[in-house]
Amino acid sequence: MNGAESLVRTLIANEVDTCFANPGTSEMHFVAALDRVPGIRCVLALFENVATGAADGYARVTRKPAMTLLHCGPGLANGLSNLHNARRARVPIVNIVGDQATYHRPLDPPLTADTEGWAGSVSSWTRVARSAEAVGSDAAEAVQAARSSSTISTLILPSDTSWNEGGVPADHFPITPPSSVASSTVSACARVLRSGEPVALMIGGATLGQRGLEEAHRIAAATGAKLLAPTFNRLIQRGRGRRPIPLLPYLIDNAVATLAGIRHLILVDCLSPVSFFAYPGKPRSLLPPDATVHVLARPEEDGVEALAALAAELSSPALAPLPGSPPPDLASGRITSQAVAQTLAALIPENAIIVDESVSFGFGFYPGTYTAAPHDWLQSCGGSIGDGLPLATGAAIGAPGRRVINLEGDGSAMYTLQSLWTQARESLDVTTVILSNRKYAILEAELIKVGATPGPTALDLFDLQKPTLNWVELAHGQGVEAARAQTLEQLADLLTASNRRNGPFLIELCIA
Ligand SMILES: Cc1ncc(C[n+]2csc(CCOP(=O)(O)OP(=O)(O)O)c2C)c(N)n1
Repeated sequence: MNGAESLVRTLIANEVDTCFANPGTSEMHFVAALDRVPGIRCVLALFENVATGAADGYARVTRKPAMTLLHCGPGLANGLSNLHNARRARVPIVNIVGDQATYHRPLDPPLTADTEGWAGSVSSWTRVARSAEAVGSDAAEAVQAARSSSTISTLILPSDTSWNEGGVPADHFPITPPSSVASSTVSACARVLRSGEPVALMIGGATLGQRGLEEAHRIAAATGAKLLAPTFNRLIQRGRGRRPIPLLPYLIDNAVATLAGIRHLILVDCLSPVSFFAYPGKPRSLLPPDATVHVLARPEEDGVEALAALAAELSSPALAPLPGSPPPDLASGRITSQAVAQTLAALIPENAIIVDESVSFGFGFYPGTYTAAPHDWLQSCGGSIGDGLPLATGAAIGAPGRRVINLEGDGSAMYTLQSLWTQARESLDVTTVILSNRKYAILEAELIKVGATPGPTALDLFDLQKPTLNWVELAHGQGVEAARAQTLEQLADLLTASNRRNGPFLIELCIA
C-alpha cells in the first residue's frame, strides 16, 4: 500500500468523510487513492478560498472536521483568509496540502514556497510528512488535534510520501473532550452574580446551542444579569420557542452604550469584547473602565456544563417553555433592513440554516428574525469578507434536507462567487440573497468614523457601479437559477418559490 492509500484509510477510520478539493500534480496519487478506497465524498471547488470556507461551514453544522485538499503553498495561500475566519470561529478543519517530492524540493522548482510558514499562520498543528510509513499516524494525529481543540491542522504531503510503498493506516485516535471548570470558579462567579452590582453574562462558542441558552436564561432570570453574545458567532440556535440572545452591536458607540453601567462581565466560551478597529478618540475596550472581567469558562473548557453548574449553585428555577408566537406578516413598502428582516422572519423554513454576511444592510436582520421558525444562524467570525457563499456551500453539504439561506453583501459575494458553481454541481439547497447596493457601503461609513475626509478618489474606491454587476447572469453562467427582486413582494414570492424547489437559487435584491 502506498502512503496516499494509508492516508485515505486513516481519514475514514477517523470519521473524516468529506473533502473540499482543488488538486494539482503533487496530489495525483492521493486523488487516485480516493478512487481505490471509497468512503470520502469529494467536492470540487474552483478556488481554494471556497474549499476552506466550505470546510468551515460543513464543520459548523456536523460538528466534525472535513478535509481540504489543496495544491502546494500557493493553493494553501489562496485559501488562507477563510482559514483565518475558521480559526477565529474555532472550527476544526484538516488541510492536506500536496508539495514537491522531498528530493525535488532542493532544486527550487516554480511551485516551491514556504508552505509550512503559510500553514503555521492559521494552523495550531502543522507537520510535513517525512515518509510513506508515517503518513497514516500523521493524519490520525492531525484529526485528533483538530477535533480535540477545535482548531486547524495542516498536513503537508510531499508527493513521494504519497506514492512510495510502505503506508501504514492508523486506527481511530481518541478525542480529548473539553475540560471541566473548577467548582471554585463557578462559586466565584456565583458570588459576583449575588453581589447586587450590575453584571453582564456574555456567552459564545458552543454555549449558543439550546442547552447553553436555557442555562444562561435561568441564571439571568434568577439574578437579573444582562445576557449577551459576541457580535460574530459560529452558530446560534434560535427562532420561535428558543431562548433569544441579543448580540453585542458592531457599531462601537452602540456597543459601548450596551455595556454602559456594567460593573462585572462574566465570560463563557468567548473573549472580552474589544472594538473591531481602533477609532481616533474612541475606547479600545468596549467595557466601562471600572468594570471587572471574570471568566467562567475559557473556549477550551466545557461552557455548557459550567453554566449548568452555575445555575444550580444559584438555585435558579427551571423556566417555563416559551409561548409559540406566530410568525409576522410579510412586509410591504420601502426595502429597508427591518422590512427585509420581517419578510425573512415570515418565510425562513423550519430548521433552516442562515448564513449571514449581510454587512451594512443586514444590521436589522438578526434582531428582526427572533420570531422566525427555529433555525441556526452562522456568521463569519474573522472579519475577512468572502466567507458567506463558501460557508453556505459547506453547510448544505453537511446538512442535506435543510434549506440554507445566505444573506450576502454584493461586494463580499464577489470574492468567492465560484461557490455558486459548486452549489449547482452538487444540487445544494441554498438560496443566496444578494444585497445589491452596488457599493462597499460600510466603507463609506468607516471613512467618516476614522475621521478621514471623503473625496472623489476615496468614494470611487467604494463604488461597484462601473460596470454594474449583473447577479442574475453571474448565477446563470454557473448553472444556478436566479431572478431579480425590486420590491418586497417580489422578494417574498422568490423566497417562497426557492424554499419549495430543490437545488440552488439566487435572488438579486436591488437595494440601490
Ligand atoms: C479580505 C477583506 N478585504 C477587504 C475587507 C474590507 N472590507 C470590509 S467590508 C468591505 C465591503 C463589503 O461590501 P458589501 O459586501 O457589498 O457590503 P456593504 O458594505 O455594501 O454593506 C470591504 C472591502 C475585508 N474586511 N476583508
